Parts: sequence; C-alpha cells; structure tokens
Amino acid sequence: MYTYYIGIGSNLGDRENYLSFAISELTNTEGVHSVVHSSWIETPPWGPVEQGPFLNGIVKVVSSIEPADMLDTILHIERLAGRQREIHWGPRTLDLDIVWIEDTQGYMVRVNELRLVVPHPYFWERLFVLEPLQEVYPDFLYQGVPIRVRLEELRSVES
Ligand code: PH2
Ligand code: MG
Ligand code: MG
Repeated sequence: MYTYYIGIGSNLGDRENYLSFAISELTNTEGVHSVVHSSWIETPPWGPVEQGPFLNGIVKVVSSIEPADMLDTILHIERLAGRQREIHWGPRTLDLDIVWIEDTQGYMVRVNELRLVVPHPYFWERLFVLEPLQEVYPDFLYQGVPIRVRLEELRSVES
C-alpha cells in the first residue's frame, strides 16, 4: 500500500469542475482506497509562460497501485479532461503530478525513471504545492526541515 500526495492544478475553462472531475475519477479507480484533498487555492502562474491564474491543491490518495501504474492512471484522467500537450508548462485544463509517496511504514518512496521522478524535482520550491500540502500533511518534513519553516522562507523571498 502507498500514500500518494498528488499536486493538482487547472488554469483553463471551468477550473473547479476539472478538479472535482479528477477527484471523482480517482475515487472510482480500482485499487484506490481513499481520497482526501486540500482546499483549492488560486495561485499566480509560476514559470516562464505568461498565462492565467491556477486553481491548485493537493490530493492524498491511499492505494495499492504501483507508482508506474499510478502515473498511467493520472495521465488517463488528464486526457479525459481534454488535456492537450502543446506548450511545456503552458495552460492546461488539468494537471496531476505525483509529488511525494510514502509506504505503509511512512517511509518516503523514491522513483527515478525516465517517465517519473518522485519526489517531484521542484516541489520544495513551489508555494502552490507546499501551501496545500501543509493542509493535508501538517507534520511533513523534508531533509529535516518542517514544511511550516520552508513556507516561511518561501513567503519571505516572494514578498
Ligand atoms: N504548473 C505549471 C507551471 N506553473 N503555476 C501555478 N501557479 N500552478 C501550477 O500548477 C503550475 C504553474 C506546470 O505544471
Ligand atoms: Mg505540473
Ligand atoms: Mg504534469
């Protein structure tokens, strides 16, 4: 069994509806035991592409699905939501990214494959990931640093 923390985002069309759609698809996936999500937060676009604001959150999924199969599952849900892969980091109806995985003992699971790298390479830099992650996982620690401390650091450089 694994616990997945999946970043979710949308900045095209009916954003809230795409996020709800993803939650119901994940909930109805075989091998998924529970789905809990953070609140949705509106965030300014991060990165080099000029685009509209995102609605972001984190989805916590407890599942027996192996990481490579979970990737296929979320890519399938993105396609069902009409996701087109055009501009890298560009606007999208639905984006699901596996950010962090733990095993049943609470140990972090690393994945280093061509298709999938976990922990997500940029997660510790991104407020739009860490703010909702703190909501569903307030005791989260990365390399000995509590998420609360990291959020304070990131907020102080942003402002
Ligand atoms: N996703 C990106 C690029 N930039 N900015 C925000 N605020 N939220 C996102 O989810 C996001 C982004 C690429 O996946
Ligand atoms: Mg993304
Ligand atoms: Mg993605």
